[in-house]
Amino acid sequence: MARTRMDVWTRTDDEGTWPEVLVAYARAVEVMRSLDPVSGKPRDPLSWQFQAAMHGRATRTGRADRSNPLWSRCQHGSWFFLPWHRMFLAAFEAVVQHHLGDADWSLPYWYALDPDRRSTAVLPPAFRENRPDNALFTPNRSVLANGGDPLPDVSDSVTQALAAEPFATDTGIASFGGGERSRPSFFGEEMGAIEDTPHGFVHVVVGNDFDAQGNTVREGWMGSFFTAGLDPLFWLHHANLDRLWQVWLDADPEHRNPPDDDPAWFRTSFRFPAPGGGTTTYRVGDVLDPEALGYTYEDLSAPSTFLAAPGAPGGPGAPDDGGIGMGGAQAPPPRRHVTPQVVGATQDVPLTRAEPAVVELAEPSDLGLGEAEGAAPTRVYLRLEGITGTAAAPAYEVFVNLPPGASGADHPELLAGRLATFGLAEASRGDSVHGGNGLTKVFEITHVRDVLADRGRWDPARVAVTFEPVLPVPSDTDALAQASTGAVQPPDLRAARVVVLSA
Ligand SMILES: [Cu+2]
Repeated sequence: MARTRMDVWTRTDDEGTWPEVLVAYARAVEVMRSLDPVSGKPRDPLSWQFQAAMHGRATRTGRADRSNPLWSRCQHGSWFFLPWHRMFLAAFEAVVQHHLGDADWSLPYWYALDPDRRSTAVLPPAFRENRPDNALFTPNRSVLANGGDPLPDVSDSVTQALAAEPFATDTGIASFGGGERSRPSFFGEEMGAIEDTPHGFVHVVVGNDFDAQGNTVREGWMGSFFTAGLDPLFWLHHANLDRLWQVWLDADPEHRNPPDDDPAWFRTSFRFPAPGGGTTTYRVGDVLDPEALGYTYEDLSAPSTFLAAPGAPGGPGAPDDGGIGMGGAQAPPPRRHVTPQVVGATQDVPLTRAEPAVVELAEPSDLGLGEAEGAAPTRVYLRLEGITGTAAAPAYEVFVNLPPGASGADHPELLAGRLATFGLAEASRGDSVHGGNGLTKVFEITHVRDVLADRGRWDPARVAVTFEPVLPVPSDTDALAQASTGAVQPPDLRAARVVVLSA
């Protein structure tokens, strides 16, 4: 019988009594912290800091610390993101079980951006109780999140991510799970729809606080690869992403993991400390079925917004060939190996609210708008390559062809998508393994082209891209002001290349 990973909010009652699973978790966190040295590097593989260091740990100069071969091994920006984190959680769960002497304990999950329940966008009460003996609380978090403010509502990104397919591509266009890579990468630079928002968004807004201009005024643990695993909430957030992987698979018969004859994914393996000493090695191919790993989730249903989207399986107006594009616009599933054509690109552009990044299209192009009836519609993509910054940044909404002076809030139909910037600092700074190539993010903008074309406003010569920070609305501005650490660094976000593609 598989154990059940429970929804932390369905275990939470109005009285604020802690569910048993969290009482036990807090006890395990205390034990694990007691195994860490007061200063210096952690030594015991079953300690709290050691477990967090496997995700990431910084050297004194801010690079990835790999002085222990198990450290700084997290996988981001590629098709290894989901399987690596699944292994990491399974190994961590075994460590907690070991400390508790309870083989049935299962990691609960926090569904922070549930399209059907806005109430769960608040940190569960046990993590907010500011008492010195509460191992689940940390001041190294956003003061707004710790104060019980809800995260900004970007739950439609969950719906959109669940509609993304295929799992991975080698074509540089959008996917669910990330870009194909022949080898593991700490930062592979090609995030899937699930990884950036919702995943990275929750990291950024639970970790950090921002001023009204979108500058980071305070950085907490969840905002960086190197510290995220130190926050007990990290593990509940990732359990939810692991759950959403299975939700995605169950939501549509077209949704499949990469084929098992693809050894670059299937046979890649990673090592984690085992509770009894030594290490456990998992192959990606070994972790594709949660039940085989001993657990299942309390709820694996797709959100109602996914089922109701036009073109969704069983939803209104479902086409026979299935599949929906970003933003719920109807579109055929992408062809996995169709190489998209670059129709315009611009180099080294600042990404700011004040001035849109403009891509001149190589030849004035309607990007397939004039196609004959019945022809497969041309899909259009916006690719932001090599995004770097000089300081921590918030999440952004990215708009296409906003009228001059207009605000994105008034034009949700022109939203290309969101960019969470989790890992920006790590990806901007080169180390011995990586050259500081920045983040890469791809948006499908077919639906924006269609909306603009319907209004006769599609510009065949240029695409203008505008960035607007997504910021929490503080209920307590004093707390936010006090949280500010003083010297505020604008993130100076830039993209090495902004590209428009068609396929
Ligand atoms: Cu994460």
